[in-house]
Amino acid sequence: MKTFYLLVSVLVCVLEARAQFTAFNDHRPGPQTAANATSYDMLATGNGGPLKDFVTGAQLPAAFVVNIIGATPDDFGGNNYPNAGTPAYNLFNGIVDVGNNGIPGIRNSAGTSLIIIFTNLNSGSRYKFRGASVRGNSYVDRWSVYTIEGADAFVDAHVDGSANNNLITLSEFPTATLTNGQVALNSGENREGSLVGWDEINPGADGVFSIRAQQYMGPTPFGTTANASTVYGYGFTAIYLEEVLGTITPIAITNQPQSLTVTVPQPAVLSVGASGSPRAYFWRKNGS
Ligand SMILES: [Ca+2]
Ligand SMILES: [Ca+2]
Ligand SMILES: [Ca+2]
Repeated sequence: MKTFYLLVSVLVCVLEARAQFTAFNDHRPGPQTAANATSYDMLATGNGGPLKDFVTGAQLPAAFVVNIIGATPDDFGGNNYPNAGTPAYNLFNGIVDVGNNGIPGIRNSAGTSLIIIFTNLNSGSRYKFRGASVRGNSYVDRWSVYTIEGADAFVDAHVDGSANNNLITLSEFPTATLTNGQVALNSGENREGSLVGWDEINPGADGVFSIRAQQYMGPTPFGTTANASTVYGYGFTAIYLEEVLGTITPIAITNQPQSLTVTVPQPAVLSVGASGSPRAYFWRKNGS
């Protein structure tokens, strides 16, 4: 019978090991859609799938799926490109064909919500979301409201590319019928390329958050939000998701592994306590 002594010094190596990515999806692929962007329709319940790492082209665990509440959105053929040099252009040009062949139309009269649900996210990571919706036909009576849901925390990061305040939050337009986590956009035009966005999105323990699109019916800085039965808001034709490192708390070992003696064939069980995030563990034997 052999006896082994495990003499344990500090053998825990704690490393930063989070994957990070940028990912794009084009509602309808076209000549300008990059190979490493995904091309899922964002119009009907069940649409979506795994995202792709834009740099490597690798399929990611992170995915999205569309859920529709109410009537299926109208599948409009007409939409447009953001003007060169605008925020939406600068993010999507050459990657997502923003203005080709279709944009989801959302009628308040049909009670429609078009919800993009991001899944399989890391609870220890934080995310940036951006979305563009550009009908581009001078419709000042077509507004959308976008709501972030299911996130434990987020920071507004909308980018207003307009001269007339075509993208509004409650704080900058207090008469709007908006709450925290909502933004309204004059998506009936928006060749000014305003971007809906949030940073520092914490998906929470479930690794899930959503962006809901609906027709906006409240007060606006210009134009109107007219008759819900004949007028629309619009969903996104281009979306962007970026994984970034979470807020890093200092990493520390709270309980060192203890030396122990075992007799073959009994297992040797070592344990360690650690605090901080994000973290990962490597066990080393004799320093290697
Ligand atoms: Ca497209
Ligand atoms: Ca969540
Ligand atoms: Ca604004």
